[in-house]
Amino acid sequence: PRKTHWTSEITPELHGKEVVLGGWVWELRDLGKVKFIVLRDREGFVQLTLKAGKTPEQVLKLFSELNREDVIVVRGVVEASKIAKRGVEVFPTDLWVLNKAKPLPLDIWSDTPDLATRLRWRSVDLKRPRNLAVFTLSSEVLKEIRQVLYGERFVEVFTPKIIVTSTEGGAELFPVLYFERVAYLSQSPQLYKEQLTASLERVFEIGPAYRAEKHNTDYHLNEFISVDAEAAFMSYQDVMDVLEKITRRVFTAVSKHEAKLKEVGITPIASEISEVPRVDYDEAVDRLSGMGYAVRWGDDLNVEMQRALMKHYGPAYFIVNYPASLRPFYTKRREGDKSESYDLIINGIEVASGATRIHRRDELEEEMRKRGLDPKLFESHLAVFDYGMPPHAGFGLGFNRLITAVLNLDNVRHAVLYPRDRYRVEP
Ligand code: AMO
Repeated sequence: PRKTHWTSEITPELHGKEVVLGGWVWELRDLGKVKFIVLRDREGFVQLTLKAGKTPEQVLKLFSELNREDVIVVRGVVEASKIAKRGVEVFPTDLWVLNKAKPLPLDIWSDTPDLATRLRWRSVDLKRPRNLAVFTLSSEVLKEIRQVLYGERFVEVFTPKIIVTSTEGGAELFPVLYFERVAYLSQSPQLYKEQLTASLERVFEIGPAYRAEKHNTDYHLNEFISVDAEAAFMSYQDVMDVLEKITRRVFTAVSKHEAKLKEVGITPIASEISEVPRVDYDEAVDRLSGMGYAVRWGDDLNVEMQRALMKHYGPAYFIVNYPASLRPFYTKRREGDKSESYDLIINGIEVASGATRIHRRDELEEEMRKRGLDPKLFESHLAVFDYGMPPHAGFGLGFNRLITAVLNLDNVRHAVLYPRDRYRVEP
């Protein structure tokens, strides 16, 4: 029979109703005359109660053969109960064992093994309620992001992940054999999304980005999910407005689930926020110097500094107008060797960066040369600028870092189903 309900839908109000549930055996308790199966599905748990005399014989017989994580479907009657968890239990009338499970290679019930073990057995570890919460919330956050962008009339696009030019700095490309030549995995849709502003005006893409960075930190992945947006006739202030809207929506979505998240051991930075302050880079450097950090004008800010600034600016803030030398060649300059650029910092983590872009070919070529890049290698990109390239601005938002930041996770790998890092390409 088909599942009629998720476990989360089994409430005392269904008292007396017949339901069909499907899921996995989380726990088995045999008290002799009474036996319990705790059934887990994606949404939570339900207690199945078996009683001699009440429960059909064949169901009682099946109980003795069950193992944890066996896949079962159960038909039964809901009963409100004063003692059962969540005030409700189900008395099975039929039980089907659809697949048997061997003893698991790691404890998902009461222990939290080290991260390496958990990632080694990732698909098993994902059954853990805490992980189910992380990834169902991730999906909800994605939906919020898409809704904001659709609301601002962005269209969702897909650009190639096999490319020939670097966009975010030369040393970080993964080569791929592409028939008779070498190509690379895309570090960012940067050039394509800019090109698309000349036709589709406002575009966004949610997809993987690849960085062959060798450092192995809590916040770096070699494959991450990037939310990229780019809009014609917008400045960096305008796209920050869009990012601010996204940030507020995400905070609201997360705070809605605060209680449920806490149940599984996650303490999100749950608070509604009204504003995301825009802090000039110069002000941030002054403030950090004042706090005793060894930072000079022209330095990038590190995680520690970004955390320290939360005291002044709250859990989410922008740093704006970075020195041009810290930003990629396509970034528009402003006076004082600065640029129309920004980072969005949430919970001390850089989750997004963006800028107004250069939209004139000659300026762009000059910036390339300044950085030792050969414009000839970018001809197919540069040519687009000859045929009506509008002024434009955008951002790249690291989706996994966003989840890490808002859920207060201590490692970005917790926010990726199958992380790719310096030492991990499997599973
Ligand atoms: P940037 O290189 O800053 O900018 O990347 C944008 C955002 O992507 C995330 N990110 C990462 N997440 C996990 N692991 C990594 N190794 C990693 N590298 C980056 C971060 C970062 O803020 N083209 C520009 C964006 C733009 O200007 O539109 C870019 O790629 O959250």
